[in-house]
Amino acid sequence: MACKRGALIVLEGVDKAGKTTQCKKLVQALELSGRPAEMMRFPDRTTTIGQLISAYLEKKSDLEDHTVHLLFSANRWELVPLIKKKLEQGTTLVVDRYAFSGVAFTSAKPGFCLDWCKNPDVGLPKPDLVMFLQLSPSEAALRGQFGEERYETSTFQKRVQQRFEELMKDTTVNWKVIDASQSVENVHTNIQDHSLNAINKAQETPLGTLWK
Ligand code: FDM
Repeated sequence: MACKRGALIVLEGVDKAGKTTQCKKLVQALELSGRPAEMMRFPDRTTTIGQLISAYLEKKSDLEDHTVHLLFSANRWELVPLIKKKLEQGTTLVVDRYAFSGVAFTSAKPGFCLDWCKNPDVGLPKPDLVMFLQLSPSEAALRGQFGEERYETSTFQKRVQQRFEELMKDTTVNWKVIDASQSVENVHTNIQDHSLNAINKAQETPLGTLWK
C-alpha cells in the first residue's frame, strides 16, 4: 500500500510575529512524535532565482515591482517538484511564508490589485492549513526595531496586514488565526493542535490546487 501523504502546512504573518521560531518548534515536535517533517521557507534564497530576490531584499539591487513579484512566484514554482515528492513520501512540510506573503507584500505597493498578484501562483500545491500569526503593530514594535531589509517599516507592514485580512476572507483556504501575543509555548501548543488535525485529514484527502 502506498504510504499516506504528508501535509502542507504554512505559517504566515507580519514581521516579528515569530513565524520562524514557531516553524522550527513545530518541525521538532512532529519529528519527536514520530511524524516525518521538514521545514521550508520562501523566499528560498539558495537558488539562482532566490539569489536575485535576496539581493533585492538587501537593497543591493533594484528590480521593477512586477518583475520581482514574478520572481517570488517563480521561486515557489521551481520548488513544486520537491514539495510534491516530499509530501508523497509522507513528509509533512512546514513552510515559513508562501503565496499569501507574495500577494500581501506586492499588493501593499501602489497600483497593484489582489487579483493580478494572485495570478502567477494559481495552481500551486494548496496548503492543507495556513496559520496566520496575528500581532498588532504596537505589540510588534515592543519586540524590537525592524531590520534593514526592504519592506521592514511600520507603515508598509500595516498595509501588508490589511492585505492579509483581505486574503483571509477566502473560505476556500483553511485559514486559522493564531494570537501571536501569547507566550512562545502557548502559541506552539495552539499551532501543534491545528497541525495534528491537518495531518490526519491530509492522509485521507488528495493534495489540492491553490486558487483554482
Ligand atoms: N516576500 C516574501 C515577498 O515580498 N513576496 C513573497 O512572495 C515572499 C515569500 O520578502 F519582507 C517578502 C516578505 C519579507 C521578505 O523576508 C522575506 P524573510 O525574513 O526571509 O521571511
